[in-house]
Amino acid sequence: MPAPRTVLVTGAAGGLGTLMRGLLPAYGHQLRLFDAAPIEGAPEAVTAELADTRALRAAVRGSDAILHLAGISAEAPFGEILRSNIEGTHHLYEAARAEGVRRVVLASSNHVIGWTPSPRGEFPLAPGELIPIDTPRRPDTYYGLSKCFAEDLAQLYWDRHGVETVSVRIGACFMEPTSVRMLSVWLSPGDGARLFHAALTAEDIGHTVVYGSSANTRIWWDLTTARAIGYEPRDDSEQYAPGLIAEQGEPDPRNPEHSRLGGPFVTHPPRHRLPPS
Ligand code: 15L
Repeated sequence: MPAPRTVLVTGAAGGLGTLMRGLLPAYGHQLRLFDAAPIEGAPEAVTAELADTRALRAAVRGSDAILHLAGISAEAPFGEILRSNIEGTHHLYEAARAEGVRRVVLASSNHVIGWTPSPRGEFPLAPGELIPIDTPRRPDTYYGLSKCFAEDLAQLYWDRHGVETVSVRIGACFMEPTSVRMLSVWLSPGDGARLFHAALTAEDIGHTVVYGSSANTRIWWDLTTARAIGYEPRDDSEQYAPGLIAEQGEPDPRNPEHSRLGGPFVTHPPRHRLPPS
């Protein structure tokens, strides 16, 4: 697939959207921005909810691909997750199908497998110790469950309508890791852009599911499917390890926030939770 000229970015005002807005144009992508919140300095951005299907169709029309980052990015009451992440992602796929957009890159999350025990042992783990991409899903939250739905929706739209998707199970994409857990799941912004670029341009992907993190020394999962679409991570969180371990201590296997992949999402109620609106 040649580099898409026009990429619609949903959720462009969010944390990840803001990082990618800054980085993806260098790869030759021309971005169209869409968000429920206005974006300062981008008067051309479309400000609308995904539920505004007319506005969504108009934004999708003529795009070569969609980077779908919109939605709630932490635990929230089920009704809000239903509207924003489940129905919202369905609106997005319907718009893509109706407007003939053949490629979606979907922000899935490590929280589809958040209840999975964190691998223990000496880092770096041996290839056979890494969590494979086909490990059974164990969502840790309604949020994680909505990402399971989104991955299945992507599979359905590929099988039924020929809309291709790369579902990226993002670890945690921030400028720097801020916890000892994040040393394992960190996706540097630069590697995030490399991964999304690969996902936007790889050939013959059908529906491919990949983990999204940097080449961290303490990585927990297997990046084989990500590398297969052309992703070559360059960053490693290890430079932050001495400082974070001095401050927070080594991961404690008796603490569920350390013994399960989902970290603060596995406690109930999760520490990573949005207040009811
Ligand atoms: C996610 O899916 C969230 O969207 C992100 O904000 C982080 O909290 C990340 O997971 C994580 O697992 O740390």
